[in-house]
Amino acid sequence: MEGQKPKIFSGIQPSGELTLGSYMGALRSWKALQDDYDCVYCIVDMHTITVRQKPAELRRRAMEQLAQYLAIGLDPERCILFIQSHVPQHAELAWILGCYTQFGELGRMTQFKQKSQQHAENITAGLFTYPVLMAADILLYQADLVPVGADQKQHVELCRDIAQRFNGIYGDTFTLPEPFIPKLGARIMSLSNPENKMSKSEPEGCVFLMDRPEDIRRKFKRAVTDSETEVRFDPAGKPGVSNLLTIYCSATGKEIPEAEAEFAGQGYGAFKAAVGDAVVELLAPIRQEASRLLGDKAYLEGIYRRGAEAAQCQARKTLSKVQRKVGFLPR
Ligand code: ATP
Ligand code: LTN
Repeated sequence: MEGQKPKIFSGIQPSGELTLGSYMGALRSWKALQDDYDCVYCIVDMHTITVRQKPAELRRRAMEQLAQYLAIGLDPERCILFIQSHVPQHAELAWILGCYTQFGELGRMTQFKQKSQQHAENITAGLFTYPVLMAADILLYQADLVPVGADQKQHVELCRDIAQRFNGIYGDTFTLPEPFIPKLGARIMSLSNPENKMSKSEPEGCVFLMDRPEDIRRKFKRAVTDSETEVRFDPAGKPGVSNLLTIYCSATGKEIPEAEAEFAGQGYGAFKAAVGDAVVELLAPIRQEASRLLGDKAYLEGIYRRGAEAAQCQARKTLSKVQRKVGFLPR
């Protein structure tokens, strides 16, 4: 069976608490795809240190993130779950790929431009070459598909360009990956500022997977909308309401027109309460299961150790092929 299904790779940084945005944009697809693909899912801690971290917090968040991966329904019997820094081939391949990536290409990355503004006092080489490490993540596992939110599309496209360039020089080496972006929920906006993406590094306006039900309800009650009363999907004119409709439909499986009709003539109060309830229903079981799993550290350690071994097995194969192709002498 293994090796016959198409392959998936994706990762999330343990840079903060997982949000409803990362769930609807990425994690939900990860879960849905695990039946039909060979999936490798990673906690990308090496990416996280591109911005200064507190070591104890980084460790704690990596563990919590693994518990949340399991709690949303990723099955360690069906997919590989591991921590990036446990598989040294990521860093090794990243070095090589960096020598096939243009300075100009990296300078055009939207995320780099944003993050270097946010962290103007500490714009490191790691922040700049971040997409090269991401390309190494994906290409090591010969992934066909990369399930991510819309903001990561540009990075997956750069990865594809690097792979194509390498294949052009050395012959077929890497599978060319494609982003997998959900139709609904690819870009969940902040509840307090619906012009901006909900992002864990800006906790204001975020709903977190581990939020208590009462906090979730309160956050939706306070969500920024507009001065009208009509529940209508119009992202340009009514970004707050449209975001809430997207969240509601993504949580309940309903279609946008159906939801618009459901709340016709009801005003925003009832609508916001219903969105809060739908999200509580979605997240409460995840929070419960993640809390339970965090009580069993030995179990979680077992999962990530086993994951690293399985991942390394695949990563070694790709890396040695690449080393041979570029002309490194075998040991
Ligand atoms: P940071 O603030 O540290 O940049 P983030 O909250 O933006 O983090 P990431 O860790 O960058 O989240 O993203 C994890 C995954 O979830 C990625 O695939 C990303 O595209 C997706 N994602 C993140 N935020 C959203 C969002 N608001 N809507 C849809 N998808 C999202
Ligand atoms: N840059 C991604 C995280 C990430 C990733 C990956 C996603 C690192 N390596 C490989 C998909 C595949 C982000 O969410 N900010």
